[in-house]
Amino acid sequence: MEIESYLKEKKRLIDSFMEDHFSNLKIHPARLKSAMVYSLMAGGKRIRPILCLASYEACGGGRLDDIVHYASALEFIHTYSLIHDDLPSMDNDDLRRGKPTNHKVFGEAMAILAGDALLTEAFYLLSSNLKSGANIAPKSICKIISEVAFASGACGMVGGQAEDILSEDLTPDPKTLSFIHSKKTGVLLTVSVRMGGIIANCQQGELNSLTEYGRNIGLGFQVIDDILNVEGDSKKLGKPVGSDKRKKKMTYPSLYGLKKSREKAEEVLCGAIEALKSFDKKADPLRKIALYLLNRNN
Ligand code: GRG
Repeated sequence: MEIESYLKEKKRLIDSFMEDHFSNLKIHPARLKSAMVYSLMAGGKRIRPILCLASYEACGGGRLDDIVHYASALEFIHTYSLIHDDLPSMDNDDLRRGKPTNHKVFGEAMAILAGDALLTEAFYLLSSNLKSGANIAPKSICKIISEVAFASGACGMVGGQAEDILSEDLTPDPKTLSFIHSKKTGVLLTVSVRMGGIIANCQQGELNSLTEYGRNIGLGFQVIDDILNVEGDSKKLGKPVGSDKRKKKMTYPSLYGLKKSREKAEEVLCGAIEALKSFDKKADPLRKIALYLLNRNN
């Protein structure tokens, strides 16, 4: 299957689960629910849940429908991080996924609460056996909850975001840049890949290879994101380009230039494919996702 069709099919599965989930959820006040659904369903590539589904398949997992709620939890956490990242007290952005940012539509207080509620709802999804057919070992469920919590919190994404904010205006240096990239973006992508392996009950050797793949994907994804912020098309990206430079953010192009940044992205995304050498063709979607991320324009 072509990677574009694969991504489209998996995105449909994830979107349909998320729509159903919210249509069954009674949230009062309705404005909070609207704010949550607004950002969650505003588009987005769904790359984190898709990576989880693809690594589950690579490890011989069963029906994707049985585990789609675990995968979707990653999108809830990612969306919360985008809502909070766009707030006036953080990046103060007006446009996200081609639409006005959450606080522009619902106000700052509701945007903060929508983010909080999405983060909390993610852990409800991870800890609730919503699709009992999957028969996932309780030990694996505890492991994914613990890993996702660690990756999202102070030692992961929140820590990376804090360093990113504290480093604005500072002279770029490789150590700080690497810390920000790995924590802010890398760890959630890595845990997305590991999650699929853990729920498929994979062997430790396979999990090590998936982790190596995830680390490379995480870095490659962020380097490409930095490049797109310089030379991307704002219509395709759904947000303005050039914002990193305006905000004096530490990025790959600001430290190494565009040419070296692209070479780095190629090197690490090829490294991601290399990490899967012991896997059979069931891991082809993961391999193709690495190439897709290298050539993405949004
Ligand atoms: C506020 C705790 C907290 C964390 C924010 C994720 C993040 C940390 C900030 C977002 C800012 C940013 C542009 C980060 C670079 C990488 C990234 C996460 C890009 C957006 O992810 P995509 O490309 O977006 O997967 P879509 O819209 O496709 O889901």
